[in-house]
This record gives sequence, C-alpha cells and structure tokens, in this order.
Amino acid sequence: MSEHAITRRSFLAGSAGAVGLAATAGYMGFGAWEQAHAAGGWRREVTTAHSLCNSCSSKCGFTGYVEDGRLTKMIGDVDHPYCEGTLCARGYGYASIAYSEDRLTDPLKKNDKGEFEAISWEQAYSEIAEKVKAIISSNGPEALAMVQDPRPSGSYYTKRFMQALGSANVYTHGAACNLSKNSGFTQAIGAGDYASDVANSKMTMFIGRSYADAIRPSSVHDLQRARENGAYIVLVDPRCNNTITLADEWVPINPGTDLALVLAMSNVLIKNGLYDKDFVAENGIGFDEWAAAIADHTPQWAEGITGIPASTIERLAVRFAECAPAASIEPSWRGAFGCSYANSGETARAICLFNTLLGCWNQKGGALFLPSVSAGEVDAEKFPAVPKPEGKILGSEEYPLALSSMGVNVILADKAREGAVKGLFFYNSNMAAGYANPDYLAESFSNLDLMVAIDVQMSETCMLADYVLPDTSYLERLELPEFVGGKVPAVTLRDRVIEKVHPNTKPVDEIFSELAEACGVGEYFQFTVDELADAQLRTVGLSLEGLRQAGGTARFPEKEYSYGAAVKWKTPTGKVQFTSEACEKAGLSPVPVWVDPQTKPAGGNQFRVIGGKQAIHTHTQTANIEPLMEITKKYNLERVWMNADKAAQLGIADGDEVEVSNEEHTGRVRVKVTQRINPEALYVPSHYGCTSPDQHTAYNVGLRQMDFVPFSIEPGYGGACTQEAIVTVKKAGA
Ligand SMILES: Nc1nc2c(c(=O)[nH]1)N[C@H]1C(S)=C(S)[C@@H](COP(=O)(O)OP(=O)(O)OC[C@H]3O[C@@H](n4cnc5c(=O)[nH]c(N)nc54)[C@H](O)[C@@H]3O)O[C@H]1N2
Ligand SMILES: Nc1nc2c(c(=O)[nH]1)N[C@H]1C(S)=C(S)[C@@H](COP(=O)(O)OP(=O)(O)OC[C@H]3O[C@@H](n4cnc5c(=O)[nH]c(N)nc54)[C@H](O)[C@@H]3O)O[C@H]1N2
Ligand code: SF4
Ligand SMILES: [Mo]
Repeated sequence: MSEHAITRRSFLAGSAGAVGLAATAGYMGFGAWEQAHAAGGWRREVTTAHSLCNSCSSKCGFTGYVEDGRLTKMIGDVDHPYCEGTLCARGYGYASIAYSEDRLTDPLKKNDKGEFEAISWEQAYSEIAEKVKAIISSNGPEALAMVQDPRPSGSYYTKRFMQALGSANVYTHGAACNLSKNSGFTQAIGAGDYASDVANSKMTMFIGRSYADAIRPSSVHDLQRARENGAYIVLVDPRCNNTITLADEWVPINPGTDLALVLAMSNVLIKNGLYDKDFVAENGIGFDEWAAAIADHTPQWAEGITGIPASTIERLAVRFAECAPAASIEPSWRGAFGCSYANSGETARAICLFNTLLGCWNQKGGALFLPSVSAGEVDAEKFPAVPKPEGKILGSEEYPLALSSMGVNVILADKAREGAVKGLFFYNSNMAAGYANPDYLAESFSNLDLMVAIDVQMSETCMLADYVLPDTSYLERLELPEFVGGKVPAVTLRDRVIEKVHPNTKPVDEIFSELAEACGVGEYFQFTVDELADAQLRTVGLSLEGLRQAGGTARFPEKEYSYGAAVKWKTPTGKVQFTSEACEKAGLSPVPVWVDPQTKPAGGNQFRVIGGKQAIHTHTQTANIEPLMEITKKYNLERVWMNADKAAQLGIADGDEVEVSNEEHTGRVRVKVTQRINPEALYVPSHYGCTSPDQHTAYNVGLRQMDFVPFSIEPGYGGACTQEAIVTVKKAGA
C-alpha cells in the first residue's frame, strides 16, 4: 500500500463485505451474534463500515455494524489516538440521531408569517444565490460570513465556499470554547496547544478541566495510567468535578481567579530559586521583567483573591518543583480560561510561563508538543486553488491576539447590528443558543438580509434563519480524511455506514458544491468528496480504498514522538515570550500580571454562574437524544448546584425549586445542595434550556447558562466571556 506501515490491531470484521446474520427476533448480543455466525445460521444481511463519531470534537473512530440497513452496534477503534477502543455514552447515544423523529428532512424557507415551509433544493439554491449576489454587489463579499464547528468535510467546504465568494470571514465555535486559551498559549510559546504527559508525570495540575465529565476516552485512560504510576493529581476547580475519583486533591478556587494562583505559584518558584534557570536562560525572553512585575504576587496576596490558603499555594508550588520536569499544568480545554473571563487569555499565557519555569517542555511526564501529519498538495487542475480573499477576517483589528484560524465569532453580532455583515451561514453550529446571550444574538441577526442554517434538527439557530438546509446525519456520509496528532499520529476516516434515512437530505460536500454552482463559483467544486479524499490520502502514501481496507485508521509510526527534542519556538522572537510585544500593542501588560474579571458576586444571595459538561451530553446537541435525556431525568441532572452553607443561609434545601435571575433573564429550576462547590459559584449544567419546540425531547428542560450571560468580548483575545455573569438566587415563591 505505501511505505507507511499500517498498524491495525483491532479486528477487521468483513469490512464492506456482506455477511448474513441469524434472524433471531429482537435484540441479539454480540456473543450470541458470533455464535450464530459459527453455527452458520445466517439469514439477515450485515455490513460493517468504519466511521467517526460526530457527538464531539474528539471524533472517535468506530466500526459500525449494520443489520438489514440499520445500525445495530458500534465498536470503538483501538488504533484511534483519542478513542483507544472506547466510545463514551454520548457516542453510542448520539448515533440515534440518524433515526430521530425530529430530523430535518427537506429544505425549509421562512414565510411572511414566520413559519417554515418546505421548498425544493432548486428553489433554496437559487433564492440563496440571488441574495448572496445582491449582498456582494451592494456591500462586497466581506459582508458575508460563515460559522462552523470544525468537522472533517465541514472545515474544508465552508472555507472553500466563502473564499470562492471572496470572503475571509470563516469562524469556528472557538470564541465560545478555547479561543482565548489557544491565543494566549500562542503569545507565550508560539503554539496554540500542547499535551501534558499525564500518564508519566509525577504531578499534574488540572485547572478547570474535567477528564471524567468532559470526556475524551484517551485522556481518561491516561489518567488511569497516571494513577497506577503514582502521579499526584490536583484539580483546581470551584466545583469538585467527577475527576476526583482519579485525583488526589481538590482545590476549590474562587471562579475567575486562576490567574492569581498561577502567578503566585510562579512567584514562589522564582523567589526561592526553585525554577529551571538554565532552561529559562536558554529559551526565554523577558524573564527578568516578568519576575519583577510579579514580585508582589505572593501566596498571601493570592489567598485574598482565590480563597486558597497561602500555605496551600506554597505547598503546591514546592511540590511542582520537586516533581519537575515530570510535572506540568495541563493545557485544559474550555472550563476555566478557554473563553470564560476578561482574564482568560492572560491566564493561558501565565500557565505556559509556569511550565517553562519547570523546564518540562518535551520532557517525559511534562508538557509535550506531539507530531501530526497533514495532506500535501493535490492536483491543481482537478482541485484548483481558490484565490485568497483580499480582506482580513472581521474582528482581527479589534481583537488582534485572537487566532485568525478560529476568529471572533461573537463579533458577527455587532457587525450585523452595524450593517457591516449582511449574510450569515451556519454549518453544524448552534451559535444562537451557545456562544453568547441568545436574546442579544437573535436581535442582532434580525438585521441580516440572509441567514442560512445547515443542520440535522431544528436548532435555535435554525429557528432564526431564513433558510434551513437538511444535512445528512454523519452516519450517512463520507467525509474528507481527518488527521489526528498524537504520540503516533494517525489519519482517520468518516465513511458512509448506512444509506440515507431521508432521501431529500444532502451531505455537506454536495450542499456547498451545489450552492457554489448557483452562486456562480462552481468552477472550484468540480470534484466529488470521494475523489478529493482519495487525492488527499495519496499525498501521504495511502488511498481511500486502502484506508478503508485498513479499517479506517492508519498510523504513521515513522513520525513517532520521542522525548527530549529541543523546541523551535514559533513566536516572533523565537523564544518563550515572558514578554510579548503583541500583547502590549493590544493594550495589555507586556508580561502577564493580575487582571480582574469584569464581574464579581457581592456575597449574600449573589453567585457567579459557572458551566461544566456532564458525561452524557454534548453542548446543545444531545439534549434531544432520547436515551441520553432519559438519564438526565432519572438522576435529576438538570439541577443547579449550590454550596450547602450558602443554601442554609438562604433557607434553601436540597431539591427545592429556586428562581435564578439577573438583568438578562429569570428562570426556575431545582437545586442540588452540596459541599462540593465553592460558595461564590452556582453551577448550571451546560446542556439544557432548549427553546426549540421542534426538539420534542429537549424542549424546556432545565436552564440555559447563556441566557444569564451579558454580551461582552474579552479585550485583546476575543473570547465570549461566558462566565462574566452574576445572578441572584432565591427559593421559588419566597
Ligand atoms: N461530556 C462531554 N465531553 C466533552 C464535551 C461535551 O460537550 N460533553 N465537549 C468537548 C469540548 S468541545 C470541550 S471544549 C471540552 C471541555 O472540557 P473542559 O474544559 O474540561 O469542560 P468543562 O466541563 O466545560 O469545564 C471543566 C471544569 O471547569 C470548571 N470551572 C468553571 N469555571 C472555572 C473557573 O473559573 N476556574 C476553574 N479552575 N475551573 C472552573 C467547571 O466546574 C468544570 O468542572 O470537553 C469535550 N468533551
Ligand atoms: N449552552 C451551551 N453552550 C455552549 C457549550 C455548552 O456545553 N452548552 N459548549 C461550548 C463549547 S465547549 C463549544 S466547543 C461550542 C460548541 O458549539 P457548537 O459547535 O455550535 O455545538 P452544539 O451547540 O452542539 O451545536 C451543534 C449543532 O450542530 C448540529 N449538528 C449535529 N450533527 C450535525 C451534522 O451532522 N450536520 C450538521 N449540519 N449539523 C449537525 C446540532 O443539531 C446542533 O444544532 O459551544 C459552546 N457553547
Ligand atoms: S468522546 Fe464520546 S462523544 Fe466525543 S467523539 Fe468520542 S465517543 Fe463521540
Ligand atoms: Mo469546546
């Protein structure tokens, strides 16, 4: 096949080859299935195909078993770097989306009464294209923008479509996820992310990251290995999240104050000479300036802000020094500083500098830069390059530190209000419910001339749109290859597992190719997704058929990571930047120092709303999945969490209904009273409060965190400030 040895340890069960299955009525366990196979009692038709879960960004690989055309079983892919043979509950539950009664089945257009009517694809394409052309001729292509949740084909086709129209405005969900974090990291270390070698560490600190709730299977496995290896695991979180079962210590920090903790731990290392001086001297720039600036950021100072005793801060810092270089602060993802506060980007920057003090980069048990592979150049005649749009992505002037590969999606609300953006497309994105204050977004988008949402169910974003286009479910489409970084990088494939359930739905590649044709830029889309997938795979020595035969995941062992490699820092100075010119230009301190969050609860009945994932749901997209919502209902998972002492002061008991309110919103929900949460925080689980009546299972269950969040954007970095929200809580009816 290629010079790349493909190591596939998991079994290859008759890929794509049809085999029969015993026609026992009802459900048949896998053991019985195999027995029946051995006995030769086959009648039903079974096929298998490899695909990638679409329930969250991890896109775990699995083999789907299809009996008589219906998906009946999924087996996690042993070779997939994030999955390692295990799918999570969401992965199984979400697969039922294909058969959901709430699927979108036809293109829809909103009529004058605000109701949706089914129309033909031809009508949808031609009317959308007419509006696109009108916007371009009156306001230029920069008045068009796209928001998408990066998926293998989605990332490619949405960008190609927008660029073909001449617009650079392609945004991911990042500003409501990890934009500030990745942008802050980039200022310090020239890379948007790194990976902590948790399994081999002597100590790892998680700051607002929950491996046990916000699941990626390989991360959970790593933490289990860390436990077996005796690592000291610290959770810094206002809420004692479920990772505690695999951790040693919970540090119940005041929400929004992680920056103070990191600066104070850095202060301890510097003051006591406990940092890796050679590493800092060789790799850093601006260290002395930073050390001087944080000389007064002592543990005593931080205690007043974080609520963590100075002695704990001191102890943790010293233990870090003892464990270095097999120790690090884990890069986290979203919870604490992905996009939450006015100080999120600076928290990210400080964390990289703390890890630099430990000298742990690329050290066993430390913080690693793992390799990845990507597709090379494909045939320029068949797949012609689209000219780069002239303009820069909107928002890059106002938020110069934001990575342009993600963009500041929330700025589109203000651009729509100003009339600078007239047409918006959403692909696999529920911005209207999850990225910023929903009322503010709805009002902003009402100014648009054109709003198109491409989804599989009637999301809140679809409800606001002029046109809604029905995608196939992920199980019904082939997508472009997905390259995954890791100790041994890999390439993976989302393939067609089942036939279309609804004949009038279309896969993403067809939708954008046909839309491009209608808009007059079809020349850039004269190929099928199969052809492009094959061409991309050939640039890395594989082919579409070859990857299928290999079971859908191929690894690149010759690119395997090894410890100890010197890092080429991709910052403007080629160094770890303790000081950053770009930050200074953006109006921030050149070296990271303490920055207050925009808001703070004043005590009494005031709380800061914090979010957090639950292991059985993803963002807004799984609340409508019946088997997952059943678990919510069975265990009352929609309840908000309140500290037990605070609850007693306010006369609130476990299970009471409470009223949560601020200037943005008022809502009612039941409360879970617990000592597992900091008194300043009110935990509102992330997945509820659906306001789309067409999602029959999700509608009206629980509160939606974003309803309470005033619209605001983090200076410099562009994060959506999703936890700059203070509410008051009282017993309902009191
Ligand atoms: N089950 C599930 N898993 C997922 C996802 C999902 O939707 N559901 N989504 C995936 C995606 S896209 C992402 S981004 C990741 C997110 O992964 P995480 O960032 O780990 O997820 P969260 O649960 O949002 O946040 C983690 C923790 O941060 C805590 N936290 C909140 N505020 C603060 C604070 O101010 N300081 C500190 N120190 N902690 C704070 C919360 O209590 C929570 O326990 O999860 C991924 N995996
Ligand atoms: N309320 C709330 N807001 C959040 C979060 C949260 O947990 N709760 N999480 C935050 C984080 S960490 C992130 S990364 C972002 C994620 O934000 P998004 O990427 O927007 O994720 P979802 O909110 O799940 O919305 C995904 C939308 O895609 C649709 N969809 C699902 N499958 C397909 C498909 O195959 N094709 C198409 N076209 N559409 C599909 C779903 O129906 C849903 O409407 O949200 C952030 N905001
Ligand atoms: S972690 Fe779970 S939901 Fe996310 S891709 Fe993997 S199996 Fe799917
Ligand atoms: Mo995310």
